[in-house]
Order: sequence, then C-alpha cells, then structure tokens
Amino acid sequence: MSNILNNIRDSIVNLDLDATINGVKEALKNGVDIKSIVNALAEGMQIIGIKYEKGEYFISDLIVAGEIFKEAMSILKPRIIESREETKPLGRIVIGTVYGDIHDIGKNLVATFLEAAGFEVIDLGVDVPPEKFVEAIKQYNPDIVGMSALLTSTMMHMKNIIEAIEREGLRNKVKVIVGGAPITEKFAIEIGADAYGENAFKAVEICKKLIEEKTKDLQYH
Ligand code: B12
Repeated sequence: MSNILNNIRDSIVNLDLDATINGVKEALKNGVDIKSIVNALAEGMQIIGIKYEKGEYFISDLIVAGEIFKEAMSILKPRIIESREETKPLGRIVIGTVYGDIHDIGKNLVATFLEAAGFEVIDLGVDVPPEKFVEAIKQYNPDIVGMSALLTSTMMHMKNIIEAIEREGLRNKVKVIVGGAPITEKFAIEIGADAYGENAFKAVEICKKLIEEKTKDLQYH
C-alpha cells in the first residue's frame, strides 16, 4: 500500500502526468483511502516547492505540477463528494485566495473537503480583494469566511480583509478561518482571525467547531 502512495508522490515530483494518474487509479482500485492519496499528492507538491527553492525546478515546473495535481483531483473529487456525510448543509462558507495571490490548489482542496463534509461552499476564486469578501458576506450571509494565502508577501492582506469586514460592521456576523503554507496559529491570532487550519482535513474539523461556537454566540446575544 505504501508503495502505491510513494509512487504517486514520486510521479508528481517527476512531473509525470500519466504515471500520477495511473497511480491514483491503481490506489483507488486497491481500496486505498482518499485521504492518503490526497496526502501523497500534497507531499509531492511540497517536495516540488523545495526543489524550486533550490533552483532545481523552475516556475514552468510549478505550473506543470499544478496541472497534474488538478487532473488527479478531477478523478478524486467525484468520490469525495459522493461520500458526503450530511444532507442538510452544516453551514455556509465563503472562501477565496487573497488579492495578489493566484495559488488555488490548497484552497480548492479545502473547498472540496468542506463540501464533502456537508458545508455549502461559495468559492470567490483567486486574487480576491477586500471589497469582494465584504460584498459576498452581504450577499450570501455566510457563517464562515475562509482565506488562503501561499506567499509571505500576501499573507498580510488577510489582516486588511479582516479590517475591511470590521469597518463594514460585519465582523460579528462571521467566523474567520485562515490557512496556507506560510500561515501559523500565532499569525492567525495576531491578525484577529478566529481560527487556523493546517490542512483540508483539519479545516473541516475546525469549521464544524466554528459553527458550534457561532450557535452558542447567538444564544448569548
Ligand atoms: C504550485 C505552485 C505554484 C503554481 C500555483 C498553481 C495553482 N493553480 O495554485 C504557480 C506556478 C502559478 C505558482 C506561482 C508562484 N509561486 Co508558487 N508554489 C507552488 C507550490 C510548488 C505548491 C503549492 C501547492 O499547491 N501546494 C499543495 C497544496 C495542497 O498545499 P497548500 O497550498 O499549502 O494548501 C494546504 C494547506 O496550506 C491548507 N490551506 C490552504 N489554503 C487554506 C485556506 C483555509 C481557509 C484553510 C483552513 C486551510 C488552507 O490546506 C491545504 C490542503 O491541505 C509552492 C510550494 C509550497 N511548499 O507550498 C510554491 C510557492 C508557494 N510559490 C512560491 C513563489 C515564490 C511563487 C511565485 C512568486 C513565483 C514567481 N517568481 O513568479 C508565483 C506567485 C504567483 C502569485 N502572484 O500568486 C513560493 C512562495 C515563497 C514565499 N515565501 O512567499 C513557494 C513556497 C515555492 C518556494 N519554495 O519558493 N506557484
């Protein structure tokens, strides 16, 4: 089993689309759980990031890796959605990658797993400015706002977005969860977010807790 997963990880690291896709199909055929397959792909992406940092890979390689990841996810996504736990939405979440940042693989993964867990997800896409988050809160009245950032140069934008939400008097209406490779729990607290999610699986767990907290908040106010 771990052999199949190592193959998937190595295939994406080698930027081999066919081998990655075949690996994912083989894993599914052998009954490997989806979480492990996604983890193997994500681990591969991390290795690719390290290779890029070392100058072994170039930006074009990152683009190819991103495409391979998306292809692999297109096979997994229907299965993830099929395994949906709930029928009645658990809550509504608006999610987006902050402005200046176009990384969306992690954000999409979080959105997919939240959907599978029974959340209604409104995805604002990438490069999302504060006004768009504010508008979306007014339009959709979500329980949770999720923000993703992959660059150290864009992570501070999360603070600006939270401040914009505050300025519009909407901060008490939503819980804010942040995530992305450079984000930490400490950073999340510093910028005034309610929660930090390390990965797509944790994101689901934490969003469920945030909904519980929100229900309690409403009881006391
Ligand atoms: C693929 C990739 C790209 C692709 C993105 C394709 C796409 N559609 O997303 C492309 C080629 C476009 C790209 C471009 C750039 N990239 Co890039 N990229 C990556 C790479 C290799 C992988 C990212 C990824 O998809 N990981 C896989 C996913 C599954 O993991 P994840 O994103 O971390 O998400 C998980 C968690 O973080 C969390 N999470 C994520 N979002 C959220 C949100 C919420 C609410 C929650 C709860 C959780 C959560 O859950 C996710 C799932 O488990 C990383 C390396 C790395 N280590 O991250 C570099 C990396 C992020 N890129 C980097 C750089 C420098 C760039 C460029 C500036 C390069 C350039 N010179 O142009 C540009 C910037 C473009 C821009 N303005 O955004 C640097 C950032 C360095 C820094 N300190 O800021 C990295 C770290 C590479 C490196 N080691 O140097 N990149």
